[in-house]
Amino acid sequence: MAAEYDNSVLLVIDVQNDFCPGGKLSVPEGNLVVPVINRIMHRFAKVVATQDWHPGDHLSFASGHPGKEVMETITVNGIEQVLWPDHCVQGTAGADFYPGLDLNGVSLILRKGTNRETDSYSAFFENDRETATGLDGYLKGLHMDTVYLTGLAMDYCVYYTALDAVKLGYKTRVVLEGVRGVDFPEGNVRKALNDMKQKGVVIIE
Ligand code: VGL
Ligand code: ZN
Repeated sequence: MAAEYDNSVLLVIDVQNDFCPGGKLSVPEGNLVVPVINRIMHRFAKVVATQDWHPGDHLSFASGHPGKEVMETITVNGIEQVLWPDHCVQGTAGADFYPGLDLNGVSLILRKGTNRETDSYSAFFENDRETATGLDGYLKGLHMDTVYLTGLAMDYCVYYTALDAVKLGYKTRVVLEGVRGVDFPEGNVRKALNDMKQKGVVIIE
């Protein structure tokens, strides 16, 4: 049976234990995206899920920067970096998908943030803005022209992925019910939403 959205991919961004309540970098109500994603995923031609997948000494962890606090912003190699609590360390329970997320229909699991020296908010490019993850090639190879976004966190990984998707020429939609943000600094969720809209992302309510 043809999928309802033939050339559309659903991206499920970082729905992992550490981004859900009880996790190391908990997003308020992060777990509530799961039933929404499970409900809509079967309509898409392809579903891709990402995992934030850091080595234990990743540069984005405040723990590796003596004298710096969690949530402080520093500049490393000319790139602004928020210093996060240790999160989504490769192979730990915190990096696992949140229980109940339906992975059966997922055709690709993409792991990002694996280079110690570079963070990767976007599923398309690392934060140096030039190292590709390979996702664009995968989607173009499958003739996908539309990207629907769900997952966590709306004002970081979903936001950067959406902006890159627009730049790469995809029709880009964010499913509002299927995302939640960290809202750091305060107001960041609203700012991200406005910026996405302004840059051509359609927000589906
Ligand atoms: C994320 C902060 C650090 C995200 C990942 O998935 O939005 N945020 N690493
Ligand atoms: Zn991360």
